Amino acid sequence: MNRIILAYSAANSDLAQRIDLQLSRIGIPFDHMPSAPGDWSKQVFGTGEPVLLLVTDNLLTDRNCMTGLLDAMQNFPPHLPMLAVVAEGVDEAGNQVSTSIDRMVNMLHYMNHWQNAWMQVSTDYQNAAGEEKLTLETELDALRMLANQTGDVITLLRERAAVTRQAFEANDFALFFEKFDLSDWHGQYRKIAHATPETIETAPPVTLPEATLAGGILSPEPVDLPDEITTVPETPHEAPTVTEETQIVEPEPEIPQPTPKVEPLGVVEQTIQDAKFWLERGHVERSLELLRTAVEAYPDHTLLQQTYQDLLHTQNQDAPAPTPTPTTAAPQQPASDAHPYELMGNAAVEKGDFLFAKYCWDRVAEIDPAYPGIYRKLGLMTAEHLHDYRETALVYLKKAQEITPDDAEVNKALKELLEEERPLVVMEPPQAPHQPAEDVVQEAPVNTQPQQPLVMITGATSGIGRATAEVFARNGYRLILTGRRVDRLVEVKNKLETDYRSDVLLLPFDVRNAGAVQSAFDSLPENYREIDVLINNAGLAKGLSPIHEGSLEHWETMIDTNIKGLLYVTRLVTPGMVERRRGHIVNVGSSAGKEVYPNGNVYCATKFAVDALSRSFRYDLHKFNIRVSQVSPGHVEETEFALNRFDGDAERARIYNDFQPLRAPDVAEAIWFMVSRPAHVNIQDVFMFGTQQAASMLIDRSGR
Ligand code: NDP
Ligand code: 8X3
Repeated sequence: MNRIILAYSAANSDLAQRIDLQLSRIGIPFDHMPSAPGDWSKQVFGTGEPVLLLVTDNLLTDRNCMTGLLDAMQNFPPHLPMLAVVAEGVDEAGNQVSTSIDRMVNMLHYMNHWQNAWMQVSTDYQNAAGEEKLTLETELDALRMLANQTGDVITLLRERAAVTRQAFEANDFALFFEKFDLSDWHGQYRKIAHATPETIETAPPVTLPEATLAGGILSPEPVDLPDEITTVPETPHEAPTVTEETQIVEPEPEIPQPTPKVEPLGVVEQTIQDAKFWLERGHVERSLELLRTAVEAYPDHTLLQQTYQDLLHTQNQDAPAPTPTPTTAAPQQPASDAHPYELMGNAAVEKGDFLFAKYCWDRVAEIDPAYPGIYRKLGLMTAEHLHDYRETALVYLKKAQEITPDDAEVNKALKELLEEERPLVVMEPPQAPHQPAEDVVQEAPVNTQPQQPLVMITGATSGIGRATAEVFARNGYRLILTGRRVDRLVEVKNKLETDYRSDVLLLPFDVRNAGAVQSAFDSLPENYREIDVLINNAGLAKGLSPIHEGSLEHWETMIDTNIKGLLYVTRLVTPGMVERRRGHIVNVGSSAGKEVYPNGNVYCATKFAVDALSRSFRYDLHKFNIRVSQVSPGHVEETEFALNRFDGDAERARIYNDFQPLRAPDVAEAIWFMVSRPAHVNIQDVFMFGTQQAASMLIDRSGR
């Protein structure tokens, strides 16, 4: 530890100086970081140094401070000391503004602050046009993010590091010295703090003890006592001026002095607490890593050893890991934590921002699934205003109906939705196996046992996805098949059941619709939840135009399907794989993700993105024993790819008639090859073309 970062809103420079002045009497090397535009929070928490953060009304309403703060704090290494001091802020007139974060009303106050900022910009946005509208859109996104994250920032501060200023200053800053592992310095500090001018003059030069935490790098040099020592008041904290703000914000309860409110912890105890903190949030690896490092440093610490061994033991058991899922972790928070989100959702509905309302109320249901009336509100609002979220509305309404079967309004909305013409999600339970056809019975394994591995294939209604489903069915996998065309899915299912006696579950959804993906996943029966292999295949090209003539609609469709759709599905499948420490993801990329070609612009970009994602998925997941592979084919026939690209124009889609490209089953076999390697082998990428195609633009078109 070379220094301690003293971070605060620029409006609180005076307060920071006062604290510094008091503690720097013995040479604590503070590095001041007042808020500034840019990546302030990243810089504060990214230096690898301990942080003393002044949490004030100014900080919680300071855009520069709050932007990225949640992320930065979450990524702050838990072994480094951090202390957040909740202190009075200051208003524009220089009056003190009390700050408190320990009541729901406080949290709501700050969430509302950002929500109001969002609403103001939203009014300007309605009246804006052109460039300005685009700028305001970005601004709206940023403010919405702040409104969303403020509650989490405050929760994290409360859980992890916040103390009142009174507690911080109590007992000659005992908490500070403990927290930053500077206990040896405390005695020196006390001597100086209580010294009279006479004793100062006669006192011998002070020799500072070395800090113990990181090799004692703090300056051990004696420090001259500043002249101001006798003029600095012992307790500079004054009673806050009562302003309008203070009437909304609950005042801090007075902490009896000199005993600090929070018992300071030693390094090992803090590490154990940090490990617990990460474990409770599902970061098993991080938790283990912390403990492992601490055990190396303190091999004789029995409690540490025991904690580490216990965690190792529980993680190696066959039984489900004890890591709480987000839903089991949620009850740690008081149920009323959901309330601010409900209020924010209400405000959003009044402003007509239904998507944001859905987001807020979803958070309510996530924090407290039994929150009174939340599914009713979600269901009715989604059914009425968010027509793209029909399946999600159904899920909400059904939950509401389960809770209150006689709710006439819910029943009516449900009935209306069910009567709509669009096909609903087909959730067919595994059926009794069909009698296999005579000619395939030889090679078809009997594969209806529930313990058979489970593959999910997106886009299995045609082409590569469908061919892949066939290969996996043939090899005894149970299958979850997805795509939008229900009739096609049913056709594929019937065939696989007939030919291979497969267990097939159909899960139709549009990968572009995050809500629909979520609902589909939510509706998975228990025995179809542990997906062993995910094949991200759904994708398409739209159009083939130079960039200056491209269709925005085509671009959106490709980006939404090929990138965002792949992400939505992956996001839902991977947590289970991580928890089970088992799984394989195969992304269907393309040669277009390796080399661009004229007019391929946006399609190529999406496949380059898939390529990047495949690699980064692997970086993130290899340590959980999850394999990530990609297949990158050139032209493939027996697909509807070209027909889709040219909007159903069969003539234009005849691009394979003068050469032999790959066939869909060729790609399916390559995928199967990757998946069927022994567990220690991960084929990262198969870049493949038909023999007559050497590169995207180099094809021997002399005939088949
Ligand atoms: P197909 O058009 O035959 O298959 C595409 C599949 O994706 C269909 O099952 C389709 O299902 C599904 N799909 C498309 N959009 C959505 C959506 N919004 N939601 C859910 N499913 C969707 O083409 P391919 O088999 O060729 O394409 C499969 C993958 O292979 C794609 O990612 C493609 O980019 C890639 N690829 C194709 C090559 C080729 O030359 N054919 C070469 C290299 C890569 P439904 O319409 O029922 O929703
Ligand atoms: C499909 C192959 O020709 O569009 O990904 O690059 S191509």
